[in-house]
Amino acid sequence: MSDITADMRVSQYKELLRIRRTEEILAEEYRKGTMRTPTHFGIGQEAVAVGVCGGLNLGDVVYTHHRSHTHYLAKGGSPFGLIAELLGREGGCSRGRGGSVHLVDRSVGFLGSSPVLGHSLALATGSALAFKMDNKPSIAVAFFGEGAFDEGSAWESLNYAATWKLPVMFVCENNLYATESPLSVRQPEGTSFCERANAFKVKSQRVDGNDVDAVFGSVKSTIDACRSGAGPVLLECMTYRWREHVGPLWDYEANRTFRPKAELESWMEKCPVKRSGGKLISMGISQQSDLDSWRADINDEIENILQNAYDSPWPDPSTLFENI
Ligand SMILES: Cc1ncc(C[n+]2csc(CCOP(=O)(O)OP(=O)(O)O)c2C)c(N)n1
Ligand SMILES: [Mg+2]
Repeated sequence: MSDITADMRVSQYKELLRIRRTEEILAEEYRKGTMRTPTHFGIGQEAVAVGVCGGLNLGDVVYTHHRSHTHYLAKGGSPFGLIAELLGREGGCSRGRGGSVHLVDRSVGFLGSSPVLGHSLALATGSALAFKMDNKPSIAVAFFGEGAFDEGSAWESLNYAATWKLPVMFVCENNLYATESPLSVRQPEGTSFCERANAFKVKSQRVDGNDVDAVFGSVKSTIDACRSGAGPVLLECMTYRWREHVGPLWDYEANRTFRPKAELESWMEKCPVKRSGGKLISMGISQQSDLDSWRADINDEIENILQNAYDSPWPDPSTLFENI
């Protein structure tokens, strides 16, 4: 994309790396048993969040599903808010009450993660309706997995959003699996999510979800029309989660064989962080030493935040039934 400046490329790379390292550090920490919230890591899928959120304004809002950390961080949610939330601390973005699958930060337009499949599409459609009724120039984004696309609420949302030409962007992270089920046992051969969206008159694009440039480019080419009343858009982003469905383990550590190791390895070769860093070097924007020093800085930053989160207070037990 010619209209991406060198500075934007560097900041996208740093964002990918910051999200990757935050989740990797959290995954290691999770093994100690100090975090009790069910946690779905998005390691390997970062380019979707960074590419999409890079095209949004502060006034735009994001809803997402259980695999939520990448979207929360990419929309501007604070790493401390995330880490303290996973540790159940008062300073967490949901005051330690929500956990990984109920993150909220209204100050950055992150209206929330929900573990109920299909919820994000319906909620984003509702926000988009409100924007249209209030004549606001904002758009709503729903992130969801390809498994959620089989939910009735997903189809209802597409239909309603297209009928009323709502400013909503549906972003499907197609990582080929829903828990342990591959697409082949869930849908007839040849099913296309883009064709499904087209059946509802929703414009759609399939993109390489491990290439932050491709995702950002798709958003840039569709968002203005979506924002100004041309109707909803669906982006199908092809990607792959590296860890188990829920929890920090690699499949092989848990003796799970439903995803072949060779398949994981082929996707790891398409690592979105490495690809973005490799491009910085091949385009002459940065050197390997720059990448190494950013990595060291980000590691220090996240390790410090983790320690601060551990040192921060628990919720006062007398407040535990507030806001329920
Ligand atoms: C309505 C509903 N049905 C079932 C579940 C149980 N469930 C949790 S995650 C999941 C699979 C989701 O797969 P996908 O949407 O592809 O997202 P991914 O985990 O691959 O990111 C299922 C079936 C749920 N949370 N909500
Ligand atoms: Mg999936």
